[in-house]
Amino acid sequence: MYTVIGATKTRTLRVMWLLEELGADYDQEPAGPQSEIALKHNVLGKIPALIDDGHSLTDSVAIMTYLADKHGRFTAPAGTPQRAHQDAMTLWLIDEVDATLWTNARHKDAVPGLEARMHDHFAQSMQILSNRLQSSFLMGDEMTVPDILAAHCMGWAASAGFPPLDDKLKDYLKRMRARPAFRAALNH
Ligand SMILES: N[C@@H](CCC(=O)N[C@@H](CS)C(=O)NCC(=O)O)C(=O)O
Repeated sequence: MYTVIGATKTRTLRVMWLLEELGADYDQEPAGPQSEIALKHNVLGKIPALIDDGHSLTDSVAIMTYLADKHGRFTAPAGTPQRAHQDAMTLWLIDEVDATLWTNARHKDAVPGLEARMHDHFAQSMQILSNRLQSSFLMGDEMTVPDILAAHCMGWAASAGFPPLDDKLKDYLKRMRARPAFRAALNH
């Protein structure tokens, strides 16, 4: 049994979504960032964290990678070229999409003109992502960790008022969000 630390409407949802895809048992402590519980499991006070077998693991992408490796699903095996390609996709999404959303959320009110720049950069990144999406999922016919990351960021962008997706990405996001595991994570 896993315990997820973090409120659903944050990056915590990524971890819950993957746990649902894996059919793993978990409970949730819906703590906010910098709360006493968050600080107990992460010195940075950030969420999410995952408790597994007495270990407090942190960072949504590190946790998803851990879970996918541990269960041997939603990832190419570690130490394969396919995995290097998958990790490169994950890291590109962090560099160009998650970082853009986070920088905007954190600094837009303090830095004039930042929001417009972040919106432009997001739109450029989505154009690149749309071109990179050549199959049902980002890495081919199988869903992997970067799909959860990408779909989560797209939902975050929509709720933060970022520019709309093109039709191809809209369809991808619709398919991702129609997955029973996504619905179950939202309603957990
Ligand atoms: N790279 C980390 C970022 C975690 C993060 O910044 N989470 C936000 C909530 S979605 C948070 O805890 N913010 C509070 C803070 O930075 O103090 C991850 O993916 O888990």
